[in-house]
Amino acid sequence: MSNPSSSSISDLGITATNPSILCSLLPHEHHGPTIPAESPIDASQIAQVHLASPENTSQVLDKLPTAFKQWRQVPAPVRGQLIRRFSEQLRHHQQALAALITLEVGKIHSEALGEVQEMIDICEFALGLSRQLHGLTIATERPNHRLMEQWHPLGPVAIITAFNFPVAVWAWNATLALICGNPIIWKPSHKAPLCAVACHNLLEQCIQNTPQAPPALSSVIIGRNDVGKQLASHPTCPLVSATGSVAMGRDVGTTVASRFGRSLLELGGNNAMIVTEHANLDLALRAILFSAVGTAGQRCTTLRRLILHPSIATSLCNKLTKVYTTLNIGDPRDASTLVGPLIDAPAVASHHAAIQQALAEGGELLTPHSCDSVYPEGGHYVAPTILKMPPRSPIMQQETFSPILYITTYSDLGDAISQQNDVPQGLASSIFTNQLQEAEYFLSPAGSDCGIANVNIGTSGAEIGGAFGGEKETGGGRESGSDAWKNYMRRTTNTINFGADMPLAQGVTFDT
Ligand code: UN1
Repeated sequence: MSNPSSSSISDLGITATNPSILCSLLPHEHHGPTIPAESPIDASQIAQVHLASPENTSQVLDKLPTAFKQWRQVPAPVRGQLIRRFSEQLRHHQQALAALITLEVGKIHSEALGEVQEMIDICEFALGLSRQLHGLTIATERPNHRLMEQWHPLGPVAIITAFNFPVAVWAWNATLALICGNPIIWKPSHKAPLCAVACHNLLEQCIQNTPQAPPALSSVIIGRNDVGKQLASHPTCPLVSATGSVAMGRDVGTTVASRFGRSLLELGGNNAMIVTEHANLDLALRAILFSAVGTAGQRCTTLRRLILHPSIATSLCNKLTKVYTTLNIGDPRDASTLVGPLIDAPAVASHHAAIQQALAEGGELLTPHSCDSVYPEGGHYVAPTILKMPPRSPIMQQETFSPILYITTYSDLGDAISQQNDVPQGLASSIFTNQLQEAEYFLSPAGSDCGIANVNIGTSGAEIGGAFGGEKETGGGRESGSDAWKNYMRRTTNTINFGADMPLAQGVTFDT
């Protein structure tokens, strides 16, 4: 394999002079309108992107049933070899893909590299799984019978992703769907089309090098909400996996349910951390910083609410505000930058509107409203902000996708957990404590109601090995590790009679 550092963005099939990036499966004469792709770093135009028309989308959807019939017959370990090739491509192009993520969505280099690493990790997980799609043998009540279950490929999987993890969340879904025997169709955020086309190009090369793989196994459709609606309502895709806003998830979920399809939803988070009087505050400080400020507060798992024991509140707040003043905010391509831009101007407006609302609700600003950093002109930068709030303030019920951290105090652990759970969302949560009873209470059925509940680490930055997702308005889906692969397969229950009699279950007799 050649040296990974030799790969550049142009090796990904994406260059400023090659802006026609509609899905390669689509005939150009039918494409829809064109939109500019802008970098949030400085609002410079980095490409012109053709949006798909409804006809384009239909043409791609029409190819999926044939691709499915072919791919489901390929043995799963052979399907795994496609993913092995893809992980090799990702390793080779890790730097280039990370540079593209930084350019298109503004992630700092380390986090962009980490996102590509997350793709490589899920490839390895999926490759292992391709030999472990186990069913069960179950004890049967009847003599000379066998009761078992098998997992079969489900059908074409539609994947709708958000701008903030423009490639990793697709990879969670794509790799599992593919090893499970399903073709995939991807609608990325229209704010991150270049990353999507780059990944699609890399996967496409691997598909071409896999003789058993049908040509329409993977496709990408660049479009807005109308494309998502078309995918959700189309009977071709038995599973629609969607990441994004609660409003989008409600639309997709109800549309898919109305045709009895399956949806896998990963929607908003409003994640909290409880810090008790028994916590290691130095560790807590580091975890808070990454969870609240990392990715400029644009992770589903970003820490948005900090619930503190009163005895440590003042000292922890003082330490935090001090660290916040040292944060380097600015061009994410600079090695010293920790906080890059928000995705666009509306995101900046929402950030400032939320701060104004918090102040109107009695919040107290603990950090300067803006900072002295020099930003690239035109970019969408904000200063990470901490506000001390009265518990249960209305603004704290909503997810604002920017680096705002609300701080409250609690009376006892029951109150802390109830403050934490008392929001519409249920994705990630954490407690900092060195006391066993507090940690176990937090993890118990009476504790955190979230899909992710951590002890002595922050709310963000999950590994791929666990199931990822949450409850309530977060949508209930579980993606990535553990047994999330079962979402992409259908279970058949098989009862086999190898005897000479026909005993009925439950002892029923039905003889003539
Ligand atoms: C997301 O923000 O949609 O746990 C995904 C994390 C990352 C994934 C975030 N591994 O923060």
